[in-house]
Amino acid sequence: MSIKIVTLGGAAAGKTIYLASLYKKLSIQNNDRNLYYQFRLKASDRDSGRFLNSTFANIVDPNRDFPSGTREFTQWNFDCQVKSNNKVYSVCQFNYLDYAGGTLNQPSSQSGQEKNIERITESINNADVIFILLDGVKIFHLLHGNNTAGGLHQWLYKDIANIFNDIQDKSIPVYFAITKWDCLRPKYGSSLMEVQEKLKTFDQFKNFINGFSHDRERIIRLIPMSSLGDGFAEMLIGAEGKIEGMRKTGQLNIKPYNVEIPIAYALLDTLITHYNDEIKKEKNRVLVQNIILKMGGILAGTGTNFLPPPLNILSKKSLKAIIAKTQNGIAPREIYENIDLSNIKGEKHAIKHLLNCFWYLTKKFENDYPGSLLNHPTWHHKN
Ligand SMILES: Nc1nc2c(ncn2[C@@H]2O[C@H](COP(=O)(O)OP(=O)(O)OP(=O)(O)O)[C@@H](O)[C@H]2O)c(=O)[nH]1
Ligand SMILES: [Mg+2]
Repeated sequence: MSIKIVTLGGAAAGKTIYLASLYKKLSIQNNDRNLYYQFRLKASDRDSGRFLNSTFANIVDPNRDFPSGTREFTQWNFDCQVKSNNKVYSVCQFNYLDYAGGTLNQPSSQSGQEKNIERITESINNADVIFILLDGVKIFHLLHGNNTAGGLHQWLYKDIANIFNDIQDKSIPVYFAITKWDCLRPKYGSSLMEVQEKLKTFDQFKNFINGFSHDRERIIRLIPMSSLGDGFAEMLIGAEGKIEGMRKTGQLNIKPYNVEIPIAYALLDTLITHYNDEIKKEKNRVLVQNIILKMGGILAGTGTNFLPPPLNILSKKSLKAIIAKTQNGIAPREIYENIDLSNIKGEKHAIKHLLNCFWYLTKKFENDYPGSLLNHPTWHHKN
C-alpha cells in the first residue's frame, strides 16, 4: 500500500531539513531502546539514502551553514519495513515531494515552474494525506504580537491563502505541522491551546478549520515538531525583537522529536478513510437492494478486499479493532505490551506489529500534546 503524502509549505518552512531528519531518525530499526521504534524507513534507492545522509551530515556540522533553499523538485519514496528473525517485511510505502517553497507561491508564468506547479496540483489530487508545514518562526512572531515582522503578511495572506485554495475541495486528512518547535518549546512547552486560539483569530485558518468541521469526514491535526531537537539552533534576535536568522549553537547531540508522528497517523488515518468509504458504499448498496427487493440487506463479508495489498490480509474484525483502538484513549502501556518482535511469524503479524508501534507513538503524542486534534470524522467501527 502506497501512501502519498503531499508536503506543502512556504519558503524556509523547514521541508528539506524535515526529510533529512526523518530519514536519519527512522532509517535504522531500533530494537533495543524503544520497542515502539521497531520499524524502519528505507529509501527506494541507494543514491537517495546517501543523499539524505549527506544532507543531514551538513545540517549537523557546526562549521557549515544550513543548506540553502531547494531549487529542484524531487520525489522521495520510502519503504516502511519491519525486520524480524532475519526476515524483512515491507508493510507500506510513503511518498514525499520536496520542492522550492517560494516559487510555488508565485504565478506560474513568473516563476518559470509551470511544470512543477502542475505536478504539485496533480499530487494534491492523488494524495492520501496533506501535510502542511507552518514555519515555527512565523508562529513565534504571531504569538508575540510582532505583527510587522518581515514576511508575516505575505505568508498569511499569500502563501497560506494559496495552500488553502489548492486543497479545499479534497476531503482527506490534513496535518498542520508547526516546525522549529524547539524555538517555541521554552515558552509553550507542550500546550497547543494558545497556538490553536491564535491561528483561529485569522479568518483564513478559522474558515478552513470550521469549514472542514462541517465536513465531518475530515481529520485535521496540529503537530508541533522539531527536526533539530532542543538546543541545537537558536534564533538570532535583533533590534525590536526582529528575528534575523538561525544560528547553530555548536551542540553535537541532535534529538529530533515528533518527526515520525505524521507518518504514523498517515497509515492509521488512511486505513480509517478506506474503511469509512467502504462502509458508505455498503450502506448505499444495501439501500439500493432494499429499494429493489423491498427486503432487509446484510453487510457483506469478513474480508478487507477494499484495502490495497498487503494490508488486505487483515480481517475485517482486526481492522475494526484497529479503528476502535485508534479512536479510544487506550493507555500507551496496553499497546506497548502487545509488541513482541520475536513473535512475528508472517506478513500479517508484521503489519499488526507496525500498527502497534504507530498506535503507541500517536497515543503517547496525544497524551503529551493536548489540543492536537482539531477535527475528527464520524467513526464507523461499530458497524
Ligand atoms: N530551530 C530550528 N530551525 C530549523 C528547523 N528546521 C529548519 N530550520 C531552519 O529553517 C531554515 C529553512 O529550512 P529548510 O528545510 O531549508 O526549509 P525549506 O522549506 O526546505 O525551504 P525551501 O527549500 O526554500 O522551500 C533552515 O536553514 C534552518 O535555519 C528546526 O527544526 N529547528
Ligand atoms: Mg527546501
